Amino acid sequence: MLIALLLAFSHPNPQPPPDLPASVYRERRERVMKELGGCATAIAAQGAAPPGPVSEFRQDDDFYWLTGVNEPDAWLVLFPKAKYRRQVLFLKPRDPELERWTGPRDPISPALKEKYGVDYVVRGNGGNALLGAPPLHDCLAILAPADTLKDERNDVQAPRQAAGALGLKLVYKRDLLTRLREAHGPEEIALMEQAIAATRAGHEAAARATVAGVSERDVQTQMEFGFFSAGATGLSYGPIVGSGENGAVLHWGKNSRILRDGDVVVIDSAAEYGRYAADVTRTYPVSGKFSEEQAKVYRAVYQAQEDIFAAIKPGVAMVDLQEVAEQSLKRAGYLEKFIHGFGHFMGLNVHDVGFGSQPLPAGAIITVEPGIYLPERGFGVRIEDEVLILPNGKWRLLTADFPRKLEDVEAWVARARR
Ligand SMILES: [Mn+2]
Repeated sequence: MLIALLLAFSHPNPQPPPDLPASVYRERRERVMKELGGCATAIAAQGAAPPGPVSEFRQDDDFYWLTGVNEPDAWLVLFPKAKYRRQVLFLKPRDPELERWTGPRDPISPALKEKYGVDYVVRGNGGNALLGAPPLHDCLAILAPADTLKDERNDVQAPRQAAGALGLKLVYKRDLLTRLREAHGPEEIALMEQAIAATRAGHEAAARATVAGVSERDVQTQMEFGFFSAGATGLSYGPIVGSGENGAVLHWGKNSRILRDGDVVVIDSAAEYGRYAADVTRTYPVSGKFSEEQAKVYRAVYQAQEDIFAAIKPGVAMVDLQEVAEQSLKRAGYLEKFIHGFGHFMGLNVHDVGFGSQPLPAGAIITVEPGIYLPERGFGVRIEDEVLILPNGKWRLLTADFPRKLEDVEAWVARARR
């Protein structure tokens, strides 16, 4: 009883995790440099604050993964052949008046160099620093991923202009960061496990809250309280609470309907922890029991998950697993009701980078989220779990603490509401 109370109402005083050690970022940059064939490179921060007067800057994932720097207008310049200043960080000048609004920034100091684990920190535009690449370096590499054909990024322009001005060879390494980021290190997996643990607390709160007469918004706020009391440092994405026919809308976000007896509720929502995302979906019956039709659909979705898990073997790629998902739901007679990808990569972003048609590397984390959507029947079912790919075709279900089998979901809902 006491334990139950503690679980339900604990005050863990959650704190954000400490920053990853600077050595982690330093080692990542060394791995990048090993692949540059002796070329110098520069990459610029692309992060932004969302629109609105009070919004916090969020670094883009590549730059954050490389540096841990959460500031706009920063540059990382890498000189693999330099003797001393191989990893150089450029930060924009301080602005004391702006800092009254957005918070203080660090002064340039030996401590700042230590904090980021670089060889040199300086104010200014790192793009210009590429002009100092020769004579040690006779080529420049472009790291910025090719996300758009418009090619407006400043860190694509800078190496192009510098290479043109100096007559240096230009080398394209635009897949490199994706390849390195796809395979997560143990320090990242640990943070993602924390994000999943906080997510579980929220989903349990949601299981308690999905009762007839409350609004989808009530479920959402109870769930978010669960996330944050369990240590979440943010939400991975806008919470989806889709009851009844809204459960057949993939990214339902209005969360305004009142739950009714007999509904199932698709809850796709997860916590973020230390910048790392989780992504979990559960479908709960409001009455506590799935109807016969709902149960049939639920079991088909569950079976599709099982078929996908069973297909994870050495060399398997996301495209292979998509095929498995579609075959499974075809056998169940619901193929045309499954209208999205079976899963995606996870990491610093809820839709993280990775190669869909290449073998999944050890350290990749993917979601497995088949779903069946029946707007004409007034409901949908999605079950979403996270899988860590291990060496030799092995894998681990990171969300194993969540109920997944139909009977376990019903039991969990009953227990949560007791
Ligand atoms: Mn997802």
